[in-house]
Amino acid sequence: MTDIQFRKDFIWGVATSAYQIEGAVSADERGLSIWDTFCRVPGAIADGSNGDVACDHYHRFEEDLDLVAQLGVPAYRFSIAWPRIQPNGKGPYNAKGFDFYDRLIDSLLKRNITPFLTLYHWDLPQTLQDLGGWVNRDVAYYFADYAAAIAQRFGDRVSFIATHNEPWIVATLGYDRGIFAPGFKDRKQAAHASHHLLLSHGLAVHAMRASANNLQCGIVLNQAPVHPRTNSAEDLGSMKYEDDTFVRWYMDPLFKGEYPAETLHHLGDDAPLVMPGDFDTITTPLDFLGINYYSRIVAGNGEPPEQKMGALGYTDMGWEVYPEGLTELALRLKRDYSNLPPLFITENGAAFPDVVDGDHVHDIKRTEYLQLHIRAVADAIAAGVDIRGYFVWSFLDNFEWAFGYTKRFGIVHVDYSTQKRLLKDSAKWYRDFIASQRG
Ligand code: GCO
Repeated sequence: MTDIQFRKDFIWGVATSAYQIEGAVSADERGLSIWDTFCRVPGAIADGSNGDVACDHYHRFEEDLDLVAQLGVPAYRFSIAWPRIQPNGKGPYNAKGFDFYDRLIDSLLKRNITPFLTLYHWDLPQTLQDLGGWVNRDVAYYFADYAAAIAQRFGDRVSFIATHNEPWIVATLGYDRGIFAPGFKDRKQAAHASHHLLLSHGLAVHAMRASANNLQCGIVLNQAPVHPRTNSAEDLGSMKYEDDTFVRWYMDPLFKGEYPAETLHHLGDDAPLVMPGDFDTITTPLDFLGINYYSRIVAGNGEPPEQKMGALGYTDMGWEVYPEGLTELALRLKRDYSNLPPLFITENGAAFPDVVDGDHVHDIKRTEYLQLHIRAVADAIAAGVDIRGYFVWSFLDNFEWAFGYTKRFGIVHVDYSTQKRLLKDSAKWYRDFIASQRG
């Protein structure tokens, strides 16, 4: 990889999220989240597990941040567990919750690591779910209050704050497909939830900017280019439908102030209720857009599959390794959204069934995956897209939602029975790559 050179100020990072690593779910008056509840539903999680202990990062964060520093990774993306800060999602705040993130942020700064904070990575306080969760418009306003409290408390030390991580997942997997918390199967609820997530994003950005100066505010979307399986009219139709619901359903309201007309038509009476002024709030200009990229989407049922499909193989999630999709996606966003803010690739990485060999994990495929995708980022930059940083998902092996602990995404291996951390070869490669980029 010595042939590619990123700008010196390009930000290299690793990413995590609260529920996936923290554990300590009943420590220091943390409230219940919807994932605590969902994990108790029989059959909801592949291995019947939950985030009660996870990587026990709540108690081990100093050791974990030492590892980040040891790797020379200059930025760390993490999320705040809303129920630690405000156990009921509204009303009283919890001083001990703030204290934990105070310590975490100070520990990052002490090590010269730039914090990238996410307000919401899916762990809604259960009390708010009992009021309807994101289907209830009021929750958007509670979220803005929480955002303001975070900006007030941490805005002096944290500049990068993303409101939501992947609202598509929250709305579609949580409220329509029922496979993520809160586990509902109701298209209308999902459509309303997505609108309230977007509204809450805009409200939160306003609230944070009113509470702290010099913040860089953004949102993180999971995105992918959508390709048709074949060129049949049916598959091309599926492609358009997928692209409209997956990419445009979030990009258009954020950057054009409208929902895609065909999706609205499709939804009919299930379409969200948009109140006057909502789009003004949702289109609040952003300092950055975070993109989480893993693979492309292949739409349609036509046979046979396109020839080249899967040439680079599949990850343990069954996701096709398709690095050029990241370049294609970035170029498309630049082309279609004239007011696109600078991009960060806020997540990219792969699960593979790792084998521990003494003190080593020779995760060749993960290393290769990262190399190919970093190259794809370089290609997009060379073609004129303003991409400012890249974060590996994930720093640690962790609780992979409905897959429990059966999928390992980390560049650091976690032995869940001893909580021992072990650098995989991919971590060592990333360390050396970052060092070489610094020159
Ligand atoms: C997401 C989430 C992460 C996941 C990762 C792998 O992008 O879905 O942000 O929490 O663990 O993406 O599925």
